[in-house]
Amino acid sequence: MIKGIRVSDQNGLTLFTINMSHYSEKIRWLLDYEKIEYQEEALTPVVHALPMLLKGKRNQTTVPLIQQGSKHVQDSPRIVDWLSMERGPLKTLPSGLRDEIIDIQQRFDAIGKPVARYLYLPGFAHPALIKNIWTQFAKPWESAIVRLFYPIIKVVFKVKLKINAKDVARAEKKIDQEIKWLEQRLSDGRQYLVGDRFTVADITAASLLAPLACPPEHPIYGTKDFREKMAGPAEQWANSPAIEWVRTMYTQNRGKIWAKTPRFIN
Ligand SMILES: N[C@@H](CCC(=O)N[C@@H](CS)C(=O)NCC(=O)O)C(=O)O
Repeated sequence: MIKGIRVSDQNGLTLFTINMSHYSEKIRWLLDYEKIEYQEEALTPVVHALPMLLKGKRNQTTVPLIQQGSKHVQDSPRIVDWLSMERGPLKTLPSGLRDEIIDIQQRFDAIGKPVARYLYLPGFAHPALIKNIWTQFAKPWESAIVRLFYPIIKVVFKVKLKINAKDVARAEKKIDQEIKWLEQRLSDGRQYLVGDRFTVADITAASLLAPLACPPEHPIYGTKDFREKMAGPAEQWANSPAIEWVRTMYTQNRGKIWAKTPRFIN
């Protein structure tokens, strides 16, 4: 590091995430499973927006975003495609099954926002928990900003993510539909969603549903506080074979999360 500017190896991968983001968890899982070296950079919500907007150049502020030298790729399905070209072949994206895997990826990517919407409605009743999660990897000044402006951030967040009774009810319906789809898919006793091996389809479905399944392996979704205060209403699906399957995927195929601590302090 020279005067606060990070000098990174041109071939090294940096993954920009937000700690509790399930789309970030999808790419983190893929990289971990494929044993692709990377450094995670955990961003603080709100403070993440400007760097992601500038790096992504897509008019989007979302994580995950992956960087290799001057190359930036934002949006998880685009990152999957890019990794398969740059670091492939990926064992989780076998070419013969690619179309089917990508279809299922799309299907579960589409429930990311409903899942977030569904969790934040009860979650916002617990400001201390939300603030603690949001500032887990914050620098002192970031933490101060998030805590000071929390009431305003919460309002903006609620509008942007449509966290209101009507849209949450709609989200619940959509999640329920996808959980039923997954149950149906698994009803023949299959272990994996496509073929006989663990693929991007499994990673996507399991990571996008993980905040509802609260697998103990996950350092945020697996905590008692998260399970009770944010995922409380998801209890309705707790015994569903689909949610059980998510937990099994974590137990069998996830490995250690944050084996290498994310970088967050300059
Ligand atoms: N289609 C995107 C969605 C990513 C997304 O919605 N990420 C959320 C976190 S889970 C986010 O960055 N939210 C903050 C923002 O939109 O600025 C992807 O697959 O990467």
